[in-house]
Amino acid sequence: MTSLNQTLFEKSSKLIPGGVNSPVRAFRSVGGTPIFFKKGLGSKLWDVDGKEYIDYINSWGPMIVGHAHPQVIKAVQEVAANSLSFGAPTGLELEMAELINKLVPSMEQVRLVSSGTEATMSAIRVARGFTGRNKLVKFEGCYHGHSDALLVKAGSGLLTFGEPSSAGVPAEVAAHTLTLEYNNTQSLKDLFAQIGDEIACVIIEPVVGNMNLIVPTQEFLQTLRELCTKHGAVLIFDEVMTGFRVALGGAQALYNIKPDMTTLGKVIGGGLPVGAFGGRKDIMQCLAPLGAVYQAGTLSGNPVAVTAGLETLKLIQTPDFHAKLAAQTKKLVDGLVAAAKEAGVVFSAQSVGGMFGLYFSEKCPTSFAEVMQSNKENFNKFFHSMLDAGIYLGPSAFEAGFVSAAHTDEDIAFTLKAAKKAFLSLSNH
Ligand code: KE4
Repeated sequence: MTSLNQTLFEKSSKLIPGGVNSPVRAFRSVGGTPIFFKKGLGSKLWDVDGKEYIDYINSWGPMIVGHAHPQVIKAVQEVAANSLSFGAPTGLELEMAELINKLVPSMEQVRLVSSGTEATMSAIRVARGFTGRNKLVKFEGCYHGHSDALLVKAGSGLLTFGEPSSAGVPAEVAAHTLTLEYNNTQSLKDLFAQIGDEIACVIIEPVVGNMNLIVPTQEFLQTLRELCTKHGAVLIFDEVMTGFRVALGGAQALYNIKPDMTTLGKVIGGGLPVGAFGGRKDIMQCLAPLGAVYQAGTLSGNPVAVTAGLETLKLIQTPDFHAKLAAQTKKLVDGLVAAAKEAGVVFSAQSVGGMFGLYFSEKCPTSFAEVMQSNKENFNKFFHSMLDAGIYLGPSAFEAGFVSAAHTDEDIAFTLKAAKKAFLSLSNH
């Protein structure tokens, strides 16, 4: 009998390209049919056919307090009853700005938007307006949303023009974007030595979650900070994923580095569409309506979305929230490493706060090139064994995973039991 999931996917595919809206890469990398869900509660999800899963995607990060948290749902329902949108300011936005400023003090001023893509795109525009320069530097394997200037792959040499990584992006737009290798301090120094004074901004995931989990070296981030300061380039930390997740104050608190600007998303909306960008007051003052850099949004600062974020941010400020989240995530990672070892499978894993990376390679990679060498076939087999057992991991070897405060010891134990079987089936082939 055809499952409801299969029927929905086939019908969706006729109307929606690839049958999906989020995530667009769907199950292309691992094969099979994307799962259609109908319910989530705490650490669990249920698909349209009633199958239960432990969720390690967390809607790509936002659901840090678990699905359908009663405090978040109640607040959203109450605010929604007073109208869904005004297109005009509310006190909730002030509350959010105050909270962001308290938790991430480098964000002296902040503007709310509706997605991570908008946040990074707008931050770059402000940085360019502020410096009067065009060149943008990013790192191979980091993802900052889908605006044109960021869909760029590295050219062959340090100073060659970036090339579009997507059809539809004009070469002229990509040409302003330079791509360097993550964690490669020397290439940073070389680039700044050559064209440092032409660089408007450098955007970076301070802990990367978009090529699997990649951890920065302190020296790399420190050097980046020093070079940007020396050459007057704006340093943008894209904390859309790491914000409020790797630590209450984000990666900038964890590594003690103060960026000029920060972008936020995911957790800040608690599952509804909110993004934010902000930073030094002198830079943010360039923004409309005060300054010459234009940016706007019909639903920016939407009261219902901001409420979901505010309630989530209240919950994550409870004492030891992040220590417990990090410990639970580490328990999962250590258990997986032990299970793989027992089964004789080449595997490594690590975590930062509530984010984790699983790699079918001897040691945890430190760059895009190293990640690409991991055993993708083994990941895909492991992914499907786990999915069959009711464990929902990111459907790609190049995504970080997420644990929420709702993941219990039983959830971790259940996951590790499934993983033992999955690793054993890999080693038996
Ligand atoms: P959104 O526009 O998807 O809200 O945010 C873009 C973005 C910006 N910066 C970072 C560091 C991000 O991780 C993201 C989005 N993350 C992906 C996770 N791989 C969202 C899911 C997807 O579409 O792939």
